[in-house]
Amino acid sequence: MLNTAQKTEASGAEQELTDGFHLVIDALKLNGIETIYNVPGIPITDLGRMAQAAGIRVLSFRHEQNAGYAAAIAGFLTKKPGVCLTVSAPGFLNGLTALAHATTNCFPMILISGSSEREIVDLQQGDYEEMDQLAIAKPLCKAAYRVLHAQDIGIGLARAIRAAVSGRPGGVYLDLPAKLFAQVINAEAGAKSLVKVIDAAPAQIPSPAAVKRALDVLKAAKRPLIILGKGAAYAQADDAIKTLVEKSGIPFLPMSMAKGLLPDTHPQCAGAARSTVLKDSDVVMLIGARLNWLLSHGKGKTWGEAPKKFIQVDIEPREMDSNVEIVAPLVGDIGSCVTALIEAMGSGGTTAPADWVDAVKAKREENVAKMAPRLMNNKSPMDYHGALGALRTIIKERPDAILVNEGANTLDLARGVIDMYQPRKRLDVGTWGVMGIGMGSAIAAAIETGKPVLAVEGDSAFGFSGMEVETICRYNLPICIVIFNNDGIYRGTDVNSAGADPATTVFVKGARYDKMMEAFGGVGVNATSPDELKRAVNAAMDSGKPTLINAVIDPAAGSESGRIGNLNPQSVLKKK
Ligand code: OXT
Ligand code: ADP
Ligand code: MG
Repeated sequence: MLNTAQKTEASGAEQELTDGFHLVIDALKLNGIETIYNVPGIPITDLGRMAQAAGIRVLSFRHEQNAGYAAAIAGFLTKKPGVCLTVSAPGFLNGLTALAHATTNCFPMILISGSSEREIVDLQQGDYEEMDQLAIAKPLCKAAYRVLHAQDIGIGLARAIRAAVSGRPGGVYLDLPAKLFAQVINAEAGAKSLVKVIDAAPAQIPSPAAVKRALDVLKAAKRPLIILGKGAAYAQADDAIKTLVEKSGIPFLPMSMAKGLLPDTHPQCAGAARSTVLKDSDVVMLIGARLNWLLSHGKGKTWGEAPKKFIQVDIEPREMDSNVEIVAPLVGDIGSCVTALIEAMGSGGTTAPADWVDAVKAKREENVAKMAPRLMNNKSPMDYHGALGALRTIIKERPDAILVNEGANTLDLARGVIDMYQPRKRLDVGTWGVMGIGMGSAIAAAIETGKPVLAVEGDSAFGFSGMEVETICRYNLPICIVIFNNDGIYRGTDVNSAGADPATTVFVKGARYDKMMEAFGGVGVNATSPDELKRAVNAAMDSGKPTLINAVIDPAAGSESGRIGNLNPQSVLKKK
């Protein structure tokens, strides 16, 4: 602990003192928090400086939202809360979207924001950056706390950590008013007030009856399907999940961020037969996946006419029956639940009838064969498939690289084309389909894993966090950004029929995003063909130098909203 020895006037005796700054830092270190993603300013500038001096890695971003997205994905990758530190009101609000995103996606994250004087804020007397931050954060996160006294810092942080990682993980807000940092207390009392959180995310063992119920339903299935969601990736129960899937012989469908838990090229993978398995399966076991919009809420055309039975493995009991009836709820942590299922299966194992397995395989092979020739075209300007064909090979050759992906067409087509081979290597827009996660995710992925990162970005998507290329250069991170530049959102060809302004979805034609990277000392490349793109990405991955490749995509190649155009409301009164 960094203490100052001072003489207290009252007693005349010398005593060691500490303050709020040091207590926050000591509490973070005590709990193994090694990285803070932040934007400095009043009242937390010194906190960042002092944390850095004390050995915490403090990464400064250009905008709090990107620091927040970095913290959120750090939580997903590590199972420890990712910490984002911001200034008061505007900085806090900038970080809040990421906190809400973390909560929505079940990622553990703590947003720590400095705040203004409580007495002035509550009387609304116009303090510097006045805002009742705690009240605003509450509905957007799993838990929110404020610490007013230095001796409560240890407890405050312990509560935040537990809330973030236990049960269903999520975002937690911790409000630290400016006055707290300067509060001085006796160093020994301060040290004693700190709390090391023990067993922050306790195992949650499923009941044997629930395990048996789930297994009975699974065994009776004629056309079973396992859906793996990002909760399964988060759980880090990779071996148990692999064993369950392989022992059962059941086809599995990975949700976007669960790709790679088992390789997409695994013989049981049904990713390339998605429509078929959703429609034709009779029993579906969800493991760490919710029946939300991404799975059409478990009903309707996507799921076909035949009756379905759902088994759901999830840590959150209230997730059960949220959209349709769950005939076999299996509540517990995924590691414990999957292990219990494997044990209960005994040596027998398999529950997947051969005709079903063969039907899925045939559909998969048909779709893969249909796609193959499209991936080999070397057109210039590129279409999505030509460009993605090149990137697919790169990830195949470098399976431990992390792929960050956002956009509309750039997202939806990359998800299908680029096979993943290892768990937690695909990071994307998540449950909200939010644009702007790109650079924060790429930076945190590089920092937390030390692996090379390939960020495949729509030109619009990149714009939400583009200024962080400076951050990437400043920390010299092994990140290669590929911008699919089609001059706009979805397509670059829209025309405004009523005036001189550009259409709402188009950008400057022929923009050169690669120059942005060069401005900060990184490598910029303009690639106009799949061959050029492949060469440039390989060079970037070999060198580890921050690189941005402007991949020129035919502006007419994309479709409105990628693969979710059906969600666009249509006006019957629309005039051309
Ligand atoms: O089985 P069938 O036959 O159906 O075939 C399926 C698979 O079996 C098959 N497949 C394969 N075939 C062969 N081989 C392989 N390996 C293979 N793998 C799969 O392919 C099909 C399709 O499979 P898929 O993709 O798995 O299935 P599907 O049907 O698409 O799945 C449904 C979904 C819903 C699960 C899936 O589509 C999905 O996950 N979607 C997520 C979509 C999403 O989140 N989109 C982002 C939001 S869009 C929009 O909102 C945008 N905005 C607005 C905005 C946002 N979002 N955020 C903020 C903060 N502000 C504004 C903006 C501004 S996008 C956007 C920018 C867009 O412009 P860009 O320039 O960035 O991007 P471009 O579009 O490129 O210009
Ligand atoms: P996807 O978008 O990939 O379908 P979702 O985000 O919808 O995934 O679902 C993730 C689910 O995983 C959430 O319902 C969450 O409660 C659950 N979950 C997260 N971590 C665990 C865990 N360790 N054990 C069990 N369930 C978990
Ligand atoms: Mg675009």
